Amino acid sequence: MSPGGMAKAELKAALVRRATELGFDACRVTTAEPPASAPDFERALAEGRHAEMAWLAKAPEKRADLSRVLPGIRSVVTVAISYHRDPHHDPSAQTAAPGSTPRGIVARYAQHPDYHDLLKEPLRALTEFLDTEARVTQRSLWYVDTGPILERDLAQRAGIGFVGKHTNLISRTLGNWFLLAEILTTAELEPDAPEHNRCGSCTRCLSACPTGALPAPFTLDARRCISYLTIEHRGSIPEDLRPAIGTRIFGCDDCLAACPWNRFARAGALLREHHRADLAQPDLLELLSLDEAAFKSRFAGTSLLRTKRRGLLRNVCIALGNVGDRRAIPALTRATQDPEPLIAEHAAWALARIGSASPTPGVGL
Ligand code: B12
Ligand code: SF4
Ligand code: SF4
Repeated sequence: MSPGGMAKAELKAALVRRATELGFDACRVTTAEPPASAPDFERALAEGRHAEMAWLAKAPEKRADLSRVLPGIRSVVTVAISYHRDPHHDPSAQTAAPGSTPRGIVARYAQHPDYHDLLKEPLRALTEFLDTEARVTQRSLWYVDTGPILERDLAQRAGIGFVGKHTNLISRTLGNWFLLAEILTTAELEPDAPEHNRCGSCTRCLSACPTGALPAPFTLDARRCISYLTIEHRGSIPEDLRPAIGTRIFGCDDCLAACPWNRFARAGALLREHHRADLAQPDLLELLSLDEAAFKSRFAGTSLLRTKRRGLLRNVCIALGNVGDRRAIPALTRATQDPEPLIAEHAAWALARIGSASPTPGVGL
């Protein structure tokens, strides 16, 4: 027990109540022991599966030893934040009207203001509550995809869910449409029971991946992953992978959507009200017309800023090439003159694809 603080179990119960009040969909606790998958992480780096995400390779010792992030750490609080939307009330789930101009697909998590910003306030409030109740002498640290932490591993050990064969965490009560965040603390809290893998013989996510980025269960090759290619990759996208990207212009949800555990998915309080329908299926020709200033104002406060204009318009060109709609030819022709060579190159590819081939089956308007 922290000096003068509540007893471990009592403190945790109060924390979970506060997390629920703040809108988190799950809140559980684990110890500060090293994450079990730290050696897998190092193997993935050694095999180059992290592609060009050099930031992942920085400070691997911190990922394996949390006391290097917070000296004196005793517990990790993990929280889940659902971004599921009920398809019956989801206008973005409707297909575009026949004859309308081509639309792109944005991953579901990104159809909100940037979650790093949205979750700051509730995470800060939960951390302050913990620090006050536990009377810690050293302030706790909160993270939401913002630090050197193997988040899914810790969340499995806290019992939030299990790492599925698609490498994301799945909860028996939330499916897999949720984000993770955690608080590292010197307070001693009662740990929860860990969860274990419940995929059984299912391999649906592996078969659903359009690019073969899941070559084996629990193994993601970021070099082939559309999420990586469309969001994190900075340069030219390998030509052999472009057709399979279809109309995905920011992220990819195919392996997540295939998971049968999503029958338990439910919308959560923190993100539900913030859904932005204009980000769900944006008009590809409108996006291709954005200059630098228009791009910044169109996507202000959203995750899509991460790719910058050059990355997003690169993706838009690929999507237009894959749709094969000849109405895109004038805009793509203009884009071949874009001062940004990355966009010009992908526009030329799209024009060649529209000119020489019929549309990709299944990729339509
Ligand atoms: C880098 C990163 C990416 C990269 C690499 C993805 C990956 N699987 O690692 C890219 C850009 C591709 C990506 C994509 C996505 N990401 Co991401 N990503 C991260 C980030 C920042 C780091 C993950 C990491 O450390 N990767 C390192 C590599 C080596 O991990 P790995 O290849 O999966 O290897 C692990 C497993 O193989 C495991 N392992 C090996 N064998 C076994 C066996 C068993 C039984 C178990 C349990 C584990 C295991 O050990 C390794 C180390 O942990 C985390 C946030 C964080 N700090 O954790 C978010 C995070 C994982 N991403 C998230 C999301 C939402 C996504 C996307 C769904 C976004 C989208 N729609 O486009 C996709 C999903 C793609 C996929 N199938 O994973 C969420 C996942 C939430 C959840 N429910 O799990 C996280 C946790 C962010 C957050 N705070 O919410 N992401
Ligand atoms: S996010 Fe898409 S490309 Fe990446 S592993 Fe999942 S299905 Fe494959
Ligand atoms: S689709 Fe099947 S194999 Fe893949 S994560 Fe879900 S349950 Fe596991």
